[in-house]
Amino acid sequence: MKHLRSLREFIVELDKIGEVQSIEKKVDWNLEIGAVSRRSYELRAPAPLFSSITGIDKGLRVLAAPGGLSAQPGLTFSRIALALGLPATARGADIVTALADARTRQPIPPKIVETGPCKDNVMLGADVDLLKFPTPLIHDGDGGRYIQTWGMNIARTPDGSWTNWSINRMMLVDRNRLACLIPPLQHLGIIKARWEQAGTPMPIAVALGVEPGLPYVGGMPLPEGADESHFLGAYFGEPLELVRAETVDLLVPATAEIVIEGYVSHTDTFEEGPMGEYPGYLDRASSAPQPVLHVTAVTYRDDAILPVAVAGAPVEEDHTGWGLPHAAEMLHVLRSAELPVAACWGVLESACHLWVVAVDRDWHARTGLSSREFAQRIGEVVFGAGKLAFGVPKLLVVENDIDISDPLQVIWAFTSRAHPEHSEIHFDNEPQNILPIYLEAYERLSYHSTKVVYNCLLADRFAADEQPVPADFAHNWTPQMQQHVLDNWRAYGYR
Ligand SMILES: Cc1cc2nc3c(=O)[nH]c(=O)nc-3n(C[C@H](O)[C@H](O)[C@H](O)COP(=O)(O)O)c2cc1C
Ligand SMILES: [Mn+2]
Repeated sequence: MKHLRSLREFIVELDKIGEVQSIEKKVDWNLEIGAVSRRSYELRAPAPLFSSITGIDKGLRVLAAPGGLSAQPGLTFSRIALALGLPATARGADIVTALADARTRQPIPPKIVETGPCKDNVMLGADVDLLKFPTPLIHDGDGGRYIQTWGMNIARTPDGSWTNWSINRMMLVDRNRLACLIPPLQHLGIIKARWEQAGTPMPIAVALGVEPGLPYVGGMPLPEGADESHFLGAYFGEPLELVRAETVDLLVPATAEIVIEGYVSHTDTFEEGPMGEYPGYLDRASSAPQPVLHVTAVTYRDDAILPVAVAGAPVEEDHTGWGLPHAAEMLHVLRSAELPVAACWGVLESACHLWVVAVDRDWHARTGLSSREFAQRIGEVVFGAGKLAFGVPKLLVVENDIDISDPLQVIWAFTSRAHPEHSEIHFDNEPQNILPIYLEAYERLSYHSTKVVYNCLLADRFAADEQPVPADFAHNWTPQMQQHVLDNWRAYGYR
């Protein structure tokens, strides 16, 4: 496993496989960076690295789409794979399994180092000026310029027992204030509530442009009490390198491009949002007063690079950076419940709304349950798993003849195997993440059915010798015939 320890090492590796596009032409932070980046996701073109930005000091840069997908054959997931130390050719399922496997290993605490490149430049107190950085106004309609879209919010409980690392967006207010979206059910919200109880503003460090694996664990629904940086240590089998912050009692990644330190107020608010968001829309009604972060220090590398995720219609970092780690946690939780689960996936094209569990084909013989009972059980485990449940509204349960990372196969399995009348199992009043499309007026009030499992299982519906055989190349013809055809493909005249 190749552990890349800085955003810069990551960019070098991306460049080797043609996954970064260096853009020298001058661009405007005001909507142009967002539009170029957005188009790059849609074409699955290389990640844009902007190095000349209107009104911004030479040297300061923006890397967008750090976790976007690639159009290059065999390299679809290469940005995510390299970030997580896997070969560029790793498949989505390999990435999910690698993250899930690490959940059974002992967390590894960080190594504290004296200093690091994140301290190249230090701005303290009255010298703090966030307007120096190339923070984009991303979408046409955003309520402000978002500086934190792909970084780590590091906060610790007042008793020091739990440090949490998570991605939650932050918007510029002015040279030394940010407005922070901190949903109460997210760990940052839980920790903030404890500081409020203690009667003190919450100390926080926001590390932007961190080593490339960190955002993936920042988007992972690890349980309350878990330190995401220790989990990444376990994933790589070695500690992360952290340095002490200047003005808050927190540790930050030594190689971070930019570190913002300060205190989140419990009383000061600023109108935050709207912003184009992960469900794929810009919900124009979604601005609201949110807590203000008062900045006490900013440290940054020479020629700092700000990473930017342009949230919106799939596929962008919410769907890769949140979706893949979410699927990994689902796999871990179902394995821990000793259910015969082969794979989990968040359908990227569904913008984190449709999740799929593939179970071993002999599940019926092994569990003795009916498909409805078994699908219900899977729903209970996933929706009973706290943080994990929060982000999963629709869950499809299929057998493992389906390649669940292939949306074509998922749509086919769903439409051909889920019975219109019998297959839905509803779960009521479970906590749910923000889904603007569903938040119609009546639902804001009732929050009735918030989760559904679609039972697409076949094993108990047909006798063993009558199981329908998928009439596709992989399942219908013998391995010998498949090989014969593959060996002769060119001889038939195909290229
Ligand atoms: C690119 C990206 C952007 C995200 N933006 C937000 C956000 O603005 N607010 C939020 O609460 N969660 C956001 N998330 C999801 C959280 O990171 C995710 O729910 C994570 O589990 C939260 O950390 P926690 O479990 O420690 O609370 C984002 C995730 C990604 C990958
Ligand atoms: Mn957490």
